[in-house]
Amino acid sequence: MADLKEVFQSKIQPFADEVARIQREHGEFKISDCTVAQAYGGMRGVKCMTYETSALDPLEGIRFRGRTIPDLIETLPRAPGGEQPLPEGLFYLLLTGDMPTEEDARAVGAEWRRREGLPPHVARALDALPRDAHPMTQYSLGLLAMQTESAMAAAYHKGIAKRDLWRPMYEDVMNLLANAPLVAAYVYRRAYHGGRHVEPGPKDWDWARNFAHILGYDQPQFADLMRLYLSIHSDHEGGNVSAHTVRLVGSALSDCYYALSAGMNGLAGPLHGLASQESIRWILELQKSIGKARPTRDDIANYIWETLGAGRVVPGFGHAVLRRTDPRYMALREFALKHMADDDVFYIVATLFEVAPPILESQAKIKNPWPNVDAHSGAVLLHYGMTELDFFTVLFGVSRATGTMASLLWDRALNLPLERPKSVTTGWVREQVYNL
Ligand code: CMX
Repeated sequence: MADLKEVFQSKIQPFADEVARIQREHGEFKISDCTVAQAYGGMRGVKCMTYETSALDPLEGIRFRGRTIPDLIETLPRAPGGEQPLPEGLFYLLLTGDMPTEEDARAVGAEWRRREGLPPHVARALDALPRDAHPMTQYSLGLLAMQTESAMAAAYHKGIAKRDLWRPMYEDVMNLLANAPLVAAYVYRRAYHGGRHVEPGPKDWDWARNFAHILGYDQPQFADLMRLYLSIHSDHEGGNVSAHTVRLVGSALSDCYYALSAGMNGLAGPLHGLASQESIRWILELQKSIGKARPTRDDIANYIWETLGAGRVVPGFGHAVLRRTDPRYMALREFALKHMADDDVFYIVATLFEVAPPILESQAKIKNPWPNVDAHSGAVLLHYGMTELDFFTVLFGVSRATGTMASLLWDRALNLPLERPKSVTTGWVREQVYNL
């Protein structure tokens, strides 16, 4: 078994050569046109960046290094006795493009566990915030506070060739991924459990099991849920707000702490990752307003109409790229059907799956009436007793760190330049379209 850093290093030159050849031979080949509607409309569908670790098909959903979620659930290494993939194995796949052996996945997990340890000032920085500051604010700040440890920033300061920056960044990324769960757990225990923190478990526990433990959850099934949860939320190609922010900030040669913290600020928006908290809150408010644990289909339909009538979005439904049900949603649904089929909140999630799409489809402007992952994730967490809804996006953020960090390492390995697209004014558009 080779060391992950060596495997990654062995991939860099051949891939960089291929990228250089494509640019040299086909640099003028057009892969996209941009319309006025796209320029005003959030650049939907404009193909203007490459991103290696995953790709999103509107109908089929996400593929990580070419592999679908059901395929990965089947083939990625698992923990002993577990039924779900190890996120550390997925990280190996995202970074190298190779399917890890069990030994490879365990070695990455062991390395992360070995690198655990928050600098003391991170806790002090978090303790300076009000306990009820939103957990995403706390998580983002905790990641940023770790920036003091950046090997890449130190190397740049000393003077390092740009092409070698991936080396200290690799160290930063591995340290960051080792410690992101510790920051998240610190936030959780501080905000909701009176600051009674839980010591990490034995070093041979996998990353997700240990994360569940330091959050305060020792049910084996919850650990397995975490393995699944932390795998499926990891990456969603390059254009989504969190991944693109990480890429953009990293392109200024900001280190991975700056880049990930910035990405998390984007994930904290309700149209992106915060939908995981908003969706479950919406479901619990529905239960409360109807006064039944299991509202009828008509109750649910009326509540959807009320939400739309109030000019609000139905959280957990729709997507900027997807045009069918999100396979991440389906993975959580499979888990729920197996482990919590009688759960009242799952009943509502499952009923919404039938009731909401036709209503949303009747609104001509909504392009995708189907549920995304956020329509399901809250229900499974709630089932195991995690009732602090505001924390849910932080779990998304721990997972998203793995995909965006694998991708950021490639950005530096390929020596990608500063991102600097050209903006135009409406005056310029006016001149063009009216031939002024
Ligand atoms: N409920 C109500 N209206 C919706 C809707 C929903 N679930 N989804 C889309 N629409 C509306 C949009 O708000 C937009 O309305 P306006 O033109 O009045 O602004 C219109 O339909 C067209 O939107 P779209 O082209 O279908 O979707 P967008 O690419 O603009 O937006 C998304 C995508 C996800 C922001 C949107 O579907 C939404 O707000 N969904 C609810 C929030 C959510 O679940 N976000 C999580 C996405 C996954 C993730 O990143 O975690």
